[in-house]
Order: sequence, then C-alpha cells, then structure tokens
Amino acid sequence: MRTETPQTIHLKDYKPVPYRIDSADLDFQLDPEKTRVASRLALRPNPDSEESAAPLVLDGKKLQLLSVAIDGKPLKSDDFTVSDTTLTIPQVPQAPFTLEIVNLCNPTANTELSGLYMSNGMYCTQCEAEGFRRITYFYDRPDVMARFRVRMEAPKREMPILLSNGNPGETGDLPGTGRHYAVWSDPFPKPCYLFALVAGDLAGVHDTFQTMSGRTVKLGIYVEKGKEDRCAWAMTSLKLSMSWDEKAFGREYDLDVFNIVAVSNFNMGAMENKGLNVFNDKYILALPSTATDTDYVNIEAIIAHEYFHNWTGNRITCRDWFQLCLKEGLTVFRDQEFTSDVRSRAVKRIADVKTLRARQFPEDGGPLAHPARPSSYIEINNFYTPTVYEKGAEICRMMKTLLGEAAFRKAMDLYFSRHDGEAATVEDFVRCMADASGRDLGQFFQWYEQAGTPQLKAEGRYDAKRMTFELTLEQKTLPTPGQPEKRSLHIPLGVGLVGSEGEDLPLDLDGVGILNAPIIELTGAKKTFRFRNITKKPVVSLNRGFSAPVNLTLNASPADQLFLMGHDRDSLNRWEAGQTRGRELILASMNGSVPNEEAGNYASALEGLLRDPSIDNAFKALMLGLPPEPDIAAAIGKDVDTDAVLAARDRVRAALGSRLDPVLNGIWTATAERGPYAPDPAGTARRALRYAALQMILLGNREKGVALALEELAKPHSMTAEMGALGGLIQVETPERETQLEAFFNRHAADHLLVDKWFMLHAQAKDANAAARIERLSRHPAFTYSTPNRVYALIGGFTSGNVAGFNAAGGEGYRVVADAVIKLDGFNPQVAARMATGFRSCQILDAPRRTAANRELQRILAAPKLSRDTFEIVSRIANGLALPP
Ligand code: 0A1
Ligand code: ZN
Repeated sequence: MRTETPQTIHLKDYKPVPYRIDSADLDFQLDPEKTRVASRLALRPNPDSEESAAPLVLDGKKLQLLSVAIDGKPLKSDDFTVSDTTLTIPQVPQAPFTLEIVNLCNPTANTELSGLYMSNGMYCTQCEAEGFRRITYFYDRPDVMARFRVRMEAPKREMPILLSNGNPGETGDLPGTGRHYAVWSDPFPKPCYLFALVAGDLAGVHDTFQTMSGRTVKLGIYVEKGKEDRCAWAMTSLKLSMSWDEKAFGREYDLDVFNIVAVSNFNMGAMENKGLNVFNDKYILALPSTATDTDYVNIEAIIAHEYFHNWTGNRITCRDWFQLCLKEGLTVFRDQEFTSDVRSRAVKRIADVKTLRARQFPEDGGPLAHPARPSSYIEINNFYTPTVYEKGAEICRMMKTLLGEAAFRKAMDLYFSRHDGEAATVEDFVRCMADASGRDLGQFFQWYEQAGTPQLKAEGRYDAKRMTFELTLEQKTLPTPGQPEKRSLHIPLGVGLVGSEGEDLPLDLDGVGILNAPIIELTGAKKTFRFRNITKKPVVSLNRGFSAPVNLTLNASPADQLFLMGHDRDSLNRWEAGQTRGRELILASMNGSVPNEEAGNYASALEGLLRDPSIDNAFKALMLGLPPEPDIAAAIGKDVDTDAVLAARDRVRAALGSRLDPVLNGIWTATAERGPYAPDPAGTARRALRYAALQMILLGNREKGVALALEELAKPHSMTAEMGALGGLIQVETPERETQLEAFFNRHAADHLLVDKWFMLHAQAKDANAAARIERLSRHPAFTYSTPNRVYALIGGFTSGNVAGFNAAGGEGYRVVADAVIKLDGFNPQVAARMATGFRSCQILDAPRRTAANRELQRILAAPKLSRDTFEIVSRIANGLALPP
C-alpha cells in the first residue's frame, strides 16, 4: 500500500520557468545499459519570470550524473544537489551561460517505455509527456522551447541507421572502433517532449513529396528488415495527408525530410516528434493478407493525425499539460476532416459518434469524468483520454458550426499566424475564433471547463391551426467528481423539420426569419423555439450531424423514428433513429421476449434500407449494427445485470436475423469478392456490409451462419475476410469456433500483429467461462506483459469487448484483470493504469457486481509500491463506487 498520497498538480499554479533554454546540443554514446549523454545547454534568465536569481532546478529521473559544468568550469559536489527527480544548482549566472551535463541512462532497464528504451534490438525514444527527464536533466515541460542539435554514435554493423529530429547533417565512421556517428539539427525551437532518437538495423522505404511552394521533401519509413513490402499504404497515406493539409488549411511542411519509424513495443498509437514520427508498428504495416479494412483506415488516419501535429502541436505547442486538448482535440478534429474528405463524410461522422459514445460518454458519466481541459492531475499520462481527444475534437467542431466554414478558416489562419513558434493556451485558441468571427464565445468556453455529457430534453408540438411548430429544449448536466454544480452550456443544434415526403420544410424561426444555416443555439437552461408557416405536421430531426456531444431525448413516437430512419436527409440522424429504435427494442426485450410487432416494424424499416440500391453499403452496414451493450447499460442507468443486457441484445439480433434472412442471404451472395483486394472505400464498404450481414445470420440462423463462416475461412480472400468470419464465429458458443481459433493461430503464429489479433478474438469470445479463458491465455507461451499491444489485445479486448464476461456476477472477470494490473504496475505503470480504466463503468451495475469490483479495486490499492498512475485511476474509480448509485 502507498504510504503517502501522491502530489496533485494544479493549473492555477502555472508559473514560467526562471531560465530559458535557447539551444540544446546533445551527444549520445549509445550503449544498451550505459548510454552516455553529454548535454550542452545555452541558458539565460527568463524575462517572463517573476523570480530573480532563482535556483536552477532541472528534472531528471533514473539517471546517473557524471559531471556538471557552467561556462566551462566544472562544479564541485557542494555546488549542486541531486535527488531522485531533480538536479538543483542554487547559484547560476544572471546573464547568458552554458551548462554542460554528462550523465548515463540505461535503455535496457527501461520497461516503462518512456525515455530512451530498446524495442526488439533497436534504440528508440518516447518523450511525451515527461520522458525526456529519463534521458538527461532538463526543464521537462512544454513551454521551454529550444533549438536541438543531436550527435549520436553507435556500432555501425548493429546500428546502421541513426535518426533524430530535424534535418540530417554530417555523418562518418570512427576508424578502428567499428562505430559511426550522425548529426541532426532541428532549426525549429521545440519542447523536449518532441525530441526523438532512433538507432537500429532497419530497412528504409523512400519517396519524395513536392510541397505547394515547390520544395522537395524526402520521405522515409523505417521498419524491421523484411517488412519493407508492408509500407506502401503508410507512404501513400503520408503523401495524401501532406497535400490535404496544404489544401484544407494552407499548411506546408517545413523540413527537408520527414521520417517515420515503426516499433513493436510502444505504449500508445504513435508520436508526432518533429520530423521523426515514431509509430506503433500496428499502425504502419499492412498487406491485404495481414491487415483488415479497419487497419487500413486506421493507418491512414493515424499517419494523418501525427503529420497534422506538425502545425497543431509542434509549430504551436502547449503552454502546459493542462492544455493538452489544444493540440489533441484540434488534431483529432483535423484528422476526422481529412478522413471525411478522402472517404465518406457521412460514414466517418457516424463512426466518430460511435467512438464517442463507446469511449467518451462512459468516461464523462462515471468516476473518471474530467473536463476537456482538466484543472488538476496526479499523473499526466492518465489524461490522454477520450475526453481530451474526442470531446476536444467535438468542441472544435462546434466552434466551426457556430462560425461557419469561412470564418472558421479565417480563425484557423489567425491562430497559425498569431501563435506560430509559441506555447499557447486554450484561451489563445478560442480568442482567435472570437476575434476572426466577432462572436462572443465566453459562455461557450465552459465546454472546456465543465465535465459531464449534457442531457438535452426536446419536445416538439405542432399547432395545425396556427401552422406553428414549437420546439422546447431543456438542458441539464449531472454533477461529476469535483463539480457538484453545473452551468448551462452554449449548444449549437442542427435542426430539420421533415415533411411527409422526406423533404425539409423551410425553417422560419419566430423573431429571426428564415434561417440561413439550419442551426439553433441553446444558451440557457430552457427555451422554446417557434417555427412559423409550417403547413403540415413535420417530424423533427434534432442535433443533426451530431452537432453537439449531448445525450438527447426527444418525444418522438416509434413511428416517427422509423420514418426518420427511412427518410431523414441527415444520414447521421437516420442512423441515430435506428439506434434509438434498436435500443428501445432491446430494453423492451429485457424481460425475456422480443415484442413481435415492434421487431417486425424495425425489421421492415431495415429491409427497406437494405434493398435500396441508392444507399451506400457502408451506411447499410452501420444500420445493421444495434447499439452496443454499454449503451444499453447506460440507458438502464443503475443496478444493471450485464448478462441480462447481453441476452436481450442477442434476442433482438436473433429476431431481426431470422426476419431478415432472405435479404441477408442476398447480401452475402452479392458481396462475394470478384477481384483482388483493395482498401478503397467501395471495397471497404462492401466487406463491412458482408460481415455485418454474417453476424446477423449467425444469430438468426446459427447453422447456416456457421457454415458460411467456415466456408469463408477455408479459403479467405484477405485478412478482412478472415477476421470478418472469425469475428462473427466467436460470438456463438460452438465447437467450430475453438477449432477455427486454433487454426488461425497455427497459420499466423510467426506474425506478431496477427498473434495480437488472435488474443483479441479470444478475449471477445462470448462464453460463460470467459474469465477462465483469459486466465489460461495469460499463461500462453505467446503472451507477455511487456509488449503493450499484447496486453491491450487480451486484457483491453476483454474489458472493452466482452462486457458480460468482464462483469461476470461472480467477480472472476474483475479478478483476472486486477491480477494483470498488479503485475503490470511493477514495470509499466502507464499500461497498468490504462487497463484499470476498464472498471470505470461499474458504478451503474447491480450490487453483487459492484461489491465484487470494489473488492478487486481495493486489492489493487493495497498492492505494495503502487505507481502514481494506477493509484490515481483506481482510487478515483473506487471513490465513485463508494457513492450510492
Ligand atoms: N501525442 C500522441 C500520443 C501519445 C501520447 C503519449 C505518449 O506517451 C505517454 C505517446 C503518444 C498522439 O496524439 O498521437
Ligand atoms: Zn495527437
């Protein structure tokens, strides 16, 4: 058990540092256990600091200090002090001076994968958020921006490739030593979290990109030898991202080279280090036989995301880590727009809303709720959350909605010109939005500071005599930890009044006139909007395009919902109407049987869509997907029995599957592959529909579904086919799924990314003994806790992809995850804490489950030497559970 509570950091305590670092010259003598880092820093008193003659306190962790000198003069041991986390020099010159530090660090012992570490024999780094302090002593905070020059030395045969940020400089051999060196200089000042270094025996795939001003940029993707043939998609995606940012935002790339390195041991998805992005190899490597359509789409989006950070994150960075959503929310928004433009806008928006609901809403509605810009934290690594990323993106999107396309672009241009080269705040960003548009965003700013998903109640009333339609909106946000009182938010809402032919009626708003943009804005707790000259009774379509991240309840009848499902011009709301109908049907089936008539109506509406040749296959696939179990659980709200939720959902799927049997079979036949695989939108859409149909067939007509899946697996056309068929099969308890899982492993045991997929499939298998399966697999020879991807596949796949298994009433699912968290905490706290977030929704479950979850959370908290990371997450969740439901 921890003896003391770790320190909390507060936004209100922000203070500039007393010294600036203008440049950092780093020399690395790479060695697996004793890497020697010689750092030469040009410092000077910071004119923005209020302190005078303050001591110099640099961050440093797990370092061995060898020497310190100021202006060439070595310091004596009583001129400075070293603690576990700092190097303090009480007296330094009050004019520009040079500080030279020499220290050692141990990449092999670095199991946290933060700082300089080894991944499969190569050296690589991860410095965000606070990893640079594990390399050398520095001001490890984003508002200290320096020009970096890096020289590195390593044995030439083992480490032929030497990379760092910026542009390449001198290289050479060191005769007689077998070693060689390379110099890299980055002309753009940057915070140290964007520093990167890579050394290894890697294969490079090369290309070039011509920027809009005619410069040629050399592009390189570095991977393990033998994987060169898997980089083509990543390279195509990179070039597409570069040209899109020029067109959409006028942003040109600024260095002579752009390199990407794929590594197999990485805590997160990827990292935007200046000119040298480091990627989890899962988001680079792709061949039709190894990657699914989803993998291809993710690779494209993550390459884009990291590339876009070059302007939103790197050229303009964050003043402090509380401003994380300044770079992350905005960059997610940018990558969402990119995918919308290069693929289908309608499909992308639905996919994003699904992610938001699956990941962010549960966070915002539970013990881990925090504002998009938090005001305090214990461990910043715990704040790379769906709220900071995805809700942060929604906030940017709402500002775009409020400003309109042209003013938003103007505001972005202003942001880029006003803050280039700076470490900015969320206030700076919103001020650009306000200044460029003249809009008052004072109240809107609350979206950054207030946690919780607003509940929006809407009631429409048609008055035939007066020909008016009144829409009454009421907002309320429930208390979240640390925020008992909530204010009203400024909510932009896309709105349509749909006539009986599916046409949009003109929006003539009382007191305003005909609306230019079909958007209404709610700012107070409650307001009625009256639309005039409405000649016939409309069906209201609200929050079109998911214009605001709220939980909407609308007084729409099942008939209205079915009508919108078939007719709304807003595809998001067409899908949303289907989700609402599906959710209500599942809720109505909780008592054991599916209401016949309602299921029939829903199936007919789906059938109409599925048979309509003018509708995109990807949209059809989305329409077939019923709301996931957590959505149903959240709608129930308390005392949830997750087995009952799973059973009801499966009952509805089975009922729909059998009613839709002919049309699903037609889809199966029509979507058979006829040519070679290509990850293009049309092919991706066709396959999405094919495997969505298979899932329904499996539930509606198990024997046939199993036969189709087996046929597909006997000669799979691509990895998408393999995963589509096996992903369906694991949902039904049949002997075939076990033999097919085994066959998958035997086929792919040599490919680590496919072995991850195999663990993930197992983790998601619906099974009364799911926890025992996880337990058994955690002892499989291919399982290791030291590779994050493997942990995410097995443990993450279980907590998020197997709701009933993880939340088994006996507590065995919680136990197996708690065991994993405790094991992981000893060597990779970031990953341990991430896995512990799986418990975040337990407060809405029934008493036996809550008690069992709490027992395991307390067991984690009692573990010796618990990290700050895990302590923060687990104690917040446990506190939430202690409250009455
Ligand atoms: N900034 C990266 C994500 C990232 C965050 C933290 C990391 O280590 C703790 C690593 C990567 C992105 O948004 O892609
Ligand atoms: Zn990012």
